[in-house]
Amino acid sequence: MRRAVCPGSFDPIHNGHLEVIARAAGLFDEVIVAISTNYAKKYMFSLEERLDMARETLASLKGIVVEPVGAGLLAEYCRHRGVSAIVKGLRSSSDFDYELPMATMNRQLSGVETVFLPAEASYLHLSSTLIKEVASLGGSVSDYVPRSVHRRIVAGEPSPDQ
Ligand code: COD
Repeated sequence: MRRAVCPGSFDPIHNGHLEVIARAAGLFDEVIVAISTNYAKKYMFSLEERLDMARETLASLKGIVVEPVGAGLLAEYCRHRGVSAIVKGLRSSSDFDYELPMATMNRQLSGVETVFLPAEASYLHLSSTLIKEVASLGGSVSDYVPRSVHRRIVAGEPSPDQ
């Protein structure tokens, strides 16, 4: 079985993530969506919420498993879970510059390859950070996230004049 991992914070998961995960599912027998927790990072959503949102929105796709991944090395996790490829979406040359050293390091550490999928043109500008900023300032992000994620963002945000 060819198993890949799509790692990320997914805080929250958005349409750009979903599009890359769906394409990865077409290339591999199983895709693990591995949701990371970095204790130095401040998240909008708890790990449980991020897992729930990913599971809700990916439920209809076959061959996808959503699970948490600890703060340790991704290369070690890949070895432990029998993962042969890390799939990453690339939005820009700066994504590439950031990702390339990690891809090389992960291959040297555990032999795992990184497969880069170019982001869909209409989602090139999307990041969880930008979505949270727009939502916190009262802008609509409904075109960029699944409905269940949108509901949680709206429920969690104070109104912009507070
Ligand atoms: N379109 C397509 N793909 C996108 C888009 C978009 N609009 N936005 C994001 N993506 C992809 C990117 O490939 C990104 O990597 C992935 O989705 C997840 O995005 P985020 O923002 O949720 O994830 P990050 O950047 O917070 O996650 C970083 C990781 C957890 C993947 C990374 O830090 C990591 O690999 N950590 C493991 C620790 C480790 O092993 N460190 C040593 C590395 S050598």
